Amino acid sequence: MPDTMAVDYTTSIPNNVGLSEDRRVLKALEKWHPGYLDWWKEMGPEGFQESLVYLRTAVGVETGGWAKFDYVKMPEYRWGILLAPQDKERLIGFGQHKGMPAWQEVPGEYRAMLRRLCVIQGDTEPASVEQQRHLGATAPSLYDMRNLFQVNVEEARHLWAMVYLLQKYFGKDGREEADGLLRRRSGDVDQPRMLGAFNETTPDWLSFFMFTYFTDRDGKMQLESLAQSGFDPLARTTRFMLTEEAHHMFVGDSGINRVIKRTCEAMIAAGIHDPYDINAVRSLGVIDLPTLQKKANLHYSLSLDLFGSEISTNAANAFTNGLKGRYREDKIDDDHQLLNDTYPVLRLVNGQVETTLEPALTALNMRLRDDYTRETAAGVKRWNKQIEKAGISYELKLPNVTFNRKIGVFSEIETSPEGLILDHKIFEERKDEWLPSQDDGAFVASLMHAEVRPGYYAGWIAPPKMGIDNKSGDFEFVQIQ
Ligand code: BYC
Repeated sequence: MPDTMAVDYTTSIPNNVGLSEDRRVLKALEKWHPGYLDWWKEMGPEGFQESLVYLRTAVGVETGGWAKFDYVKMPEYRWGILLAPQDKERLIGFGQHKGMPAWQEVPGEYRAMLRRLCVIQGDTEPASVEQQRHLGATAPSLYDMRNLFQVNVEEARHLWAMVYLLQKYFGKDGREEADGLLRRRSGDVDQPRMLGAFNETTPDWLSFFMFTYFTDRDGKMQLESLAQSGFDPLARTTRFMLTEEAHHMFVGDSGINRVIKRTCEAMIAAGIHDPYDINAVRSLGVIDLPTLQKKANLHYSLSLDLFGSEISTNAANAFTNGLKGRYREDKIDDDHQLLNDTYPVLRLVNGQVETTLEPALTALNMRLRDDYTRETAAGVKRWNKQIEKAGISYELKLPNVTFNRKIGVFSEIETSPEGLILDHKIFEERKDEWLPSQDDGAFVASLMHAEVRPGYYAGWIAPPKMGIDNKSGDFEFVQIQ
């Protein structure tokens, strides 16, 4: 077993990167640490900081048994720096340097581009914690509250992961960027987070589940692409982040499933078969399916924006230079250089949406977005199975990629969820049919009351099939102090 796999818990910052011998970086990180803790106290979960939360902490990077579960107070969580094991023989898998040994140091000519990728990735992590900070107070169960806090501490660890790369490999600029990551705030007018979706609010638990389903999945796709990077420390860092990320998407997927299950059960028990009889469904204290659809429309479209423009020279350069690959690049059977390849891209041609063949290199954002949509659609299919099983005639659908876009070619037009181009006036008149309205928000908010008795669940969500770490659903996942 290479040395780098054992996690050292003796330093103030747990790590498997030999920090105790790397005094310069250890010192820089120790200097950053107090500001980080101030950020966590100011912008991390509101309340519950003294509570004992049944959390998993990464203790290794091996496939089996990498985490241990125990009660922890969140501010005492051991945020560590963990990189997947190094493959000393690893070669760059794509772009113009394909076949050369992976870089262990930053190549000078790609420094700015790599730093930008690390900063953007790093910026999203604390942003999501900030967006979710109010949710503990309205958790539908202790099980859900624990999942929220697990997601939060791990997103915060992902901030550490990027800060380590910035501090270790990017000198003074890296240190300044690491400070900037603690300075920006989600939704702040003067110092907002860098990407659109991370400045939106997460007002309620349905939004939280949608966010972890749709937006964390963008995280997965982006991390998978960075895990292919020729810059080996970035590849190894993101590879391990993906191990943690899987749980976050599970929280979203299973959360939405449980909401649907409860709604369908309540409708059937009350003899309501029309999913559009919104008042009747809401009077049961559950979330009607059309409101779920609107929330999905919103979160899917916000997440599509995170893939950048359909045609992007940034993306082409990052690929050609070996910095950011395609989704699971190592599993793709082609020349991994794409010099003469094309890819079908949806574009606006004379005001109409058309598919055109574009050079595959500049279409990489589009390709990743397509991979994302395929995966996302698979979950929606599972949700629909549940509705069908209940005997209710309703189908949740992903809106067209043209709908509600702020980035890329479709930001110039407005369309219905089906992709029909509309006048601004008509869009404005009808948008409450497609996106959560103030009334929808107020209704969902009215259901958000904390349920903190072990084994109890709020009326709008079904209990999970099982707890976490083989514990049953009535385990006291958070001991509230
Ligand atoms: N909002 O050439 P383009 C996660 C900017 S989520 C605002 O198309 P590119 C997580 C862009 O920066 C994953 N601005 O962009 C999930 C550029 O600006 P400059 C996070 C945007 O570079 C849940 C200009 O527009 N990781 O981990 O091809 C919880 C031209 O754009 C946006 C990454 O994203 C936007 N949405 O693609 C916690 C990976 N989109 O440079 C965590 C790293 C574009 O001209 N990032 N712009 O001033 C990247 O790979 C790319 O930067 C992007 C953009 C995919 C984001």
